[in-house]
Amino acid sequence: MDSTAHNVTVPLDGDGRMTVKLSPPPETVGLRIKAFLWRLLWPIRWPVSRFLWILSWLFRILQWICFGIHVAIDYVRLMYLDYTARPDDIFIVSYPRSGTTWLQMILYQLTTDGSMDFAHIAEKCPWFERSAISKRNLEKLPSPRVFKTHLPYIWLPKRRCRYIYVARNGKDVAWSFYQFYRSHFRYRGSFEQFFRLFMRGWVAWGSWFYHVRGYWKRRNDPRFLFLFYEDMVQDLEGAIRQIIQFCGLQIPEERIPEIVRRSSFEFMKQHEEKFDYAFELLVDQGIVPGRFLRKGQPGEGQQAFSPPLHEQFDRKYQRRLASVGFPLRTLPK
Ligand code: PPS
Repeated sequence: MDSTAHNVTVPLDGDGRMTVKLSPPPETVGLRIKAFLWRLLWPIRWPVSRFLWILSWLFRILQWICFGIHVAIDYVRLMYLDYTARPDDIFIVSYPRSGTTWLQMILYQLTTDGSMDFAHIAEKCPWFERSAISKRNLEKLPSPRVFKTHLPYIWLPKRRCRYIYVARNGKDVAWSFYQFYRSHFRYRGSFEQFFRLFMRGWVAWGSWFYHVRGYWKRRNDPRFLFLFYEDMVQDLEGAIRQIIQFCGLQIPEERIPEIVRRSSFEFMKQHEEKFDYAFELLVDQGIVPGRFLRKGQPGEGQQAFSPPLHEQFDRKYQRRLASVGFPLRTLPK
């Protein structure tokens, strides 16, 4: 291709040639600045690129340090967690999005009368490592206590109690985790971006591979029962019976069909707010779900007003609203 200042000659098929006249780019201030910087930096491009490379590594190292500090704080919290194991304690252990909540529900059904009279499953089956933050008194829980944990093997408090690990296909975990990040952490990246983080273990609870591997190695330890999410989907009753046997629970045969029914996806979906992590955070902060639509009765709130409050309100009402004819409606008694 031949080019002059603004004429470009393009060869066509055969011997033919065509000359195209290109108009020069507009002389904008931005372009001039760019051209100036380009000329200025060109001789020092190598040190500049090295500098940027070092800067990006320094930033990564800083990230790792911050992550390390965060992990160390968590570890110290765990070390000082007031936990005395009981032999009948049961830990549900998993990497997030692997069926933890499902096992919480199953074990709740198996260790109680199964009543759905609770605000959130975390009330009955607390998240072990979170109780270091929420200052939940684990000693007050009745036996057998059931905890959920996402701790990797090295951090798990290893005692003479029972541990049920549930693993799920890592691809499904990644997708479910991505959806969870979007719905609960307001993550706005694409799945590809999330997947890159997942593969590197740069997501909450670190590497799925590391987590699963750590527990898989202990699957023959008699304190551990290793379950698969997919097996549970295929044969829920079988999984429940396995859990009953492993935990040495005495469950009357006639209760089993109801436990299976209540542990089904459909049943849990109907009571989703009792399992949703978002509600767990609220419950942790002392906020009780199910109080959004309260009583719907006119005048009920006024009973909480003391005379000075009434007076303050009435004064302002008179000044701001009665003056413009806005009525304060009350229902006849
Ligand atoms: S979390 O956030 O770590 O507590 O999540 P976790 O409970 O481990 O996993 C959530 C996924 O488990 C699915 N789930 C169930 N599947 C089948 N049957 C029942 N009863 C059931 N209960 C929970 C839940 O739907 C999540 O998976 P996805 O694929 O996102 O639906």
